[in-house]
Amino acid sequence: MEKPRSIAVRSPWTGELNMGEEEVIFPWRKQAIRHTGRYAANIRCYKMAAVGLSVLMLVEIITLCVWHTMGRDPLDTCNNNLTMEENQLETSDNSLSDQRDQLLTRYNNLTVERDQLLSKCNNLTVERDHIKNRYDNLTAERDQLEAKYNNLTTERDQLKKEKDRVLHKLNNLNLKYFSSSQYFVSTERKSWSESRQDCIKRGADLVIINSEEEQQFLSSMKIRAWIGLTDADAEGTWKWVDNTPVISAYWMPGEPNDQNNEDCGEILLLQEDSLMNWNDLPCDQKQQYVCENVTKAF
Ligand SMILES: [Ca+2]
Ligand SMILES: [Ca+2]
Ligand SMILES: [Ca+2]
Repeated sequence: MEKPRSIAVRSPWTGELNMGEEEVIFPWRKQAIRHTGRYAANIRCYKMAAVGLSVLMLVEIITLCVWHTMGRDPLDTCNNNLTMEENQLETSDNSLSDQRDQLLTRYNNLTVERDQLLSKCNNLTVERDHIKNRYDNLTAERDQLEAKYNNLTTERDQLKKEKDRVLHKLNNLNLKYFSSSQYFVSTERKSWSESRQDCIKRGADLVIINSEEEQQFLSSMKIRAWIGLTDADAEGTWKWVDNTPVISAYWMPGEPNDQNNEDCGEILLLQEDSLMNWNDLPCDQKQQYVCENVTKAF
């Protein structure tokens, strides 16, 4: 389409070109259209605005095309990456949830175990205190028993000393004195040999009756006891323990008869006749005995 062209317009009536007017001739109309000056100025402004708007629209379209062409792939890539990251985050989230559940289970188990251990610890503490109390009580009881034992030991020792003292007194009570001799009359019963050994242990020997006075003295004791008389070495030959022969004898009537091998002599102090109260007996018979110490005390 052919654009109208602007030409100077002359007045059709005067043939002069009017000031501020222009003449527009459209080819299809083959006729010029005249415009006044203000209207022509508006026309030019509209033209310029249309041209500017067209340019702006063109730039926008180009920009959109370029942006669409060049920016779509990075967006897809970005979208894909975001999707992958989302998936990975979701996977990580699930994994973390599992780990959290496992840790929670372990935490609960550890809590239960801790409570059990705490309960055991408390029970052991109570038991320890109980055992400690028992130990303290047993220790106190042991100390009391130990003190009692020491007291009893001391008391026993004192009683033993007292017993020895009393026995010594009793022994002294069995001591008799005649002339220059001291006599011990036993309370125990022993054989003739054992009796002699006990007398020797006391620093003496079985009594030897050297005189009628001594015979009378022994008869006054009114006991039955071994004397230091034997015929064990030679039957029928009586002698004293110091091997001296019997000079004055005080046998009972019919004695010594050596009945049942009687080789040891006794004095029967229950006899009425104090000068006829000896008898022979088997030496292993248990009897009281009389020891004599001539020179020193027992
Ligand atoms: Ca004598
Ligand atoms: Ca005899
Ligand atoms: Ca006899």
